[in-house]
Amino acid sequence: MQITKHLVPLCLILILTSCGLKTKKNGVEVTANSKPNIVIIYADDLGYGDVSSYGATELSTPNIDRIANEGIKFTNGYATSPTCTPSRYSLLSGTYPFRSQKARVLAGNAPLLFEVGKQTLPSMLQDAGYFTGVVGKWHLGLGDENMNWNGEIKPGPLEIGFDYSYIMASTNDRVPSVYVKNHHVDGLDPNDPLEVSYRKNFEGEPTGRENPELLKIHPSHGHDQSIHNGISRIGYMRGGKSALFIDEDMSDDFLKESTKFINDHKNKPFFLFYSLHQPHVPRVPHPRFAGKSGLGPRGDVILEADWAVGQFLDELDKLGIAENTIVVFSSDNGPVLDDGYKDEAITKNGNHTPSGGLRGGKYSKFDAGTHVPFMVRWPAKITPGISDALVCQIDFTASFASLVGQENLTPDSENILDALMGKSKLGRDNLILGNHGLTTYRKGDFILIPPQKGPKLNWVNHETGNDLNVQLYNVKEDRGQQVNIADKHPEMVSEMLNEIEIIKNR
Ligand code: NG6
Ligand code: CA
Repeated sequence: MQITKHLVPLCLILILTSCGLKTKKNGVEVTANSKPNIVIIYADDLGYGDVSSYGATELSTPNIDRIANEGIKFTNGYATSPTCTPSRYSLLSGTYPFRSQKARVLAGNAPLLFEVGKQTLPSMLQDAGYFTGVVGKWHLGLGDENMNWNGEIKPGPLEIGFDYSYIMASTNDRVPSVYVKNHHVDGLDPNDPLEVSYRKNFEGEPTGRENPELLKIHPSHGHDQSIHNGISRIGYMRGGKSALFIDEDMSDDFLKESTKFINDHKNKPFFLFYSLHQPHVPRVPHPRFAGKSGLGPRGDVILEADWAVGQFLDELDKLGIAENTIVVFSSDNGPVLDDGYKDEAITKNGNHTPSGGLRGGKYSKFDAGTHVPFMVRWPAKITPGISDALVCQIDFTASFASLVGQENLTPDSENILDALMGKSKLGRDNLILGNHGLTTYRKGDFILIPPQKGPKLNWVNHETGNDLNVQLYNVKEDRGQQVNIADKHPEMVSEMLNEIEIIKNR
């Protein structure tokens, strides 16, 4: 029939164009119009000023700089919160942390923070045909009220949209000091079960408080409970000896898993959340990096992380997939020197400025708490440059959804794809930062900090940002938030306070 005669070639053309034009590069199929691979490399507590392309002069991060120099370096990039769990929650769920009462720094035995069934960044990409994986720090809870570390651990990453997961169970300073591979603790011997408690010690087990003679790194505050690898941690654990990680090897372990992941999935679009543990405490570099920065272990583990990033980028090159892989690099919150161990972070810091001249730091309402290095590279599509657009990690879900033809179903993620690609200088109009009572509001060049009771300094000696008076700063003119201009702009203050309420009740 006449119609079928025309339909067949038409269908063929449609199929071919929708697949894109395929060529082979190093044995890997490269499809010009296909969905790019997406990798988010996420540091833990890395400050705006900890990266040489963002102004660090006392240490050099050539590999992280490669991403910035070959992509868009954002000068107004944000995590949503000055601590880890809430920022990670927002990045993966497109939801402001204040919407979940539980989105605060979690204990190592906390249940999974996400509501299973709701769209997440990885589930959205799964729906678009991506193979999705997470390697590294998780700190978003695992399991439910029936949690058993020796059995099947779920729900977890695999229940919220990841096809593969190889994660640190909590943080490197919280027990249990193990990796979880998909649904099980990796390397666990069933004859030596792992027990975990955040209430009381297990009989006969040493602690940092009672047995400081067993420690190679001593706590400065907290971190004086169960001891593993000569380091006392937060929380108590017993058993599971064959599964316990070695801090010195952690960076190599995660790099190995990440490079394996991209090798295994190079032939189809993949999403990898490569979540580094550096420079969070305890800072324990591999001996290859110990003493290399001159800034003590904190500097050393930044060099170690930078090296791992370089190895990972080299692997993308070797596989011939770098061209069509989006690589994002950012950090979950701002920097801190002494975060609970006597690790020379303060004494050896010298002239280094981890916050890069921003005010405050980790845990703070001031800008350095959330204003972090933020860069996006995609050689096939992005022309390198610098952008001062307001961008936030919470926007990856909506932005990448628009890139891969999916609908964003998350409440707070905004489609700022053009800004992320460097095509537009317009990012978000406004952004709420913090969690629970710790809320600030950035709109354009202004940051508003609502009145808040409480101490001026916190336990790590950072300015909290608490003040009984409302604070307003123009961070374009006053990057270090030194001059409170709230008195001069009463209308703007009340408008901004009102907008916070509207967004909160949305
Ligand atoms: C704090 C810990 C700190 C760090 C932080 C979470 C103490 C005294 N301090 O409670 O060391 O673990 O929690 O950091 O225990 S985050 O980057 O994972 O949010
Ligand atoms: Ca962190």
